[in-house]
Amino acid sequence: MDLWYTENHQEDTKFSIKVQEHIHSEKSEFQQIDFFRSETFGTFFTLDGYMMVTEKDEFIYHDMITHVSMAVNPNIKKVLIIGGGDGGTAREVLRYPGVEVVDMVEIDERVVRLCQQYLPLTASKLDQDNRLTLYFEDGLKFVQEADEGYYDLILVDSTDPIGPGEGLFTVAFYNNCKRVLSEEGILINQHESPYYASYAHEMKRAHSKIKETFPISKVYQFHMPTYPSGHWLFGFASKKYDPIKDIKADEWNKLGIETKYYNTDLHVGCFMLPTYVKKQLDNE
Ligand code: AAT
Repeated sequence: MDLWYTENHQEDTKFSIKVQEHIHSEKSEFQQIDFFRSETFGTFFTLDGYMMVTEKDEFIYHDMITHVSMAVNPNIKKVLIIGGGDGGTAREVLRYPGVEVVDMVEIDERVVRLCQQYLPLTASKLDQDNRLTLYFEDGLKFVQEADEGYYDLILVDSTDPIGPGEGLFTVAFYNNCKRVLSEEGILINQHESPYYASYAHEMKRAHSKIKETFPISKVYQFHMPTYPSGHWLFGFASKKYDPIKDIKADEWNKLGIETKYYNTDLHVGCFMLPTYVKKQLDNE
């Protein structure tokens, strides 16, 4: 009998991948974790039934969460990653020789351990670089206690605002991010999707809160085949830098970081949003 992984993208709309093997299934203290193997997307894992990472399209998400901010400020030295237990974001950040400190705060140690076992493509750098420190705690609590002005960059690589990720979409969290960022600081956050109404609702809520908190707050898009509708967003917020006017394209290109999705032309383009998305965000 054929085995399929299915995610309900809407009540009447489903996305399915034929599964070769259901590699692992467990309920951690925080969520249901499942690993699968498939022909088209390779190994992938889900949390509470929602798609997190596949081997084939992870480069899109991890390029876009990381390199946009690094091209705006190539002198970033201290980075805080919240979530991102698969290790893909840390892997990209650690490619910059100028980065000195990477603190990664993941609520669920089991996600990290299982990704180290089943997804070395994203997780293999997690125990190989002494600039990286792993903390297994709630990101919301971590930013409450972190020192003021310490980080140059915060990357919020979180699940959707249900379950343990909920606190990472609150004004209290964004205020603490602002407090622990330096004057040059940039906040990038997983910003949901504009297409299906339930995700667009979360996108609008997140945007209105971040806009209240930071003087510069923009949204950029990328194409993620395995996320609902395939159209996904990150938020770019900063005290000082405009992501388009302040891009240091020559400086970033000189670093010679090879990427598969991101480039400095696309950097400008990804902030150019479709009209229906602009309208939804402008009304916030
Ligand atoms: N790199 C893309 C993968 C993810 S996983 C997001 C991670 O955030 C999960 O490992 C989850 O355990 C962690 N997480 C959730 N809440 C918290 C919290 N409060 N503090 C720290 N870590 C947390 C992102 C997938 C995006 C999916 C979009 N649909």
